[in-house]
Amino acid sequence: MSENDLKPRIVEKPKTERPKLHKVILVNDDFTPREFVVRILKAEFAVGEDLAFKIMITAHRRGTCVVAVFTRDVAETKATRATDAGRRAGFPLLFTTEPEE
Ligand code: TYC
Repeated sequence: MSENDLKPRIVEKPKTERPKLHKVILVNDDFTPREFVVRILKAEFAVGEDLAFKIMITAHRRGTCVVAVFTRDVAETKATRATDAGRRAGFPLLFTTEPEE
């Protein structure tokens, strides 16, 4: 058999489970200034001004807004960092996480 024989062969494909994604959710409150929420979204989630404003105003009007989805560790780390940044500035700003269906 030559080296460039093109006979099809059975190749086993390893079935790796995709890790479940987790949502980071921004929760509204009555105290954190809108501009501060926008600043934290830009700094912690690398979104631009327009998207940060849309996320903030959606949470403000509806109570919550999904910011983004990540693997569980990344989602939890980002939610904690963003919540802590609000806490350090004296605001009750809250980011939570939740597994995607
Ligand atoms: N509701 C706040 C205000 O009127 C602004 C705000 C928006 C706070 C979204 C938190 O997740 C939030 N100053």
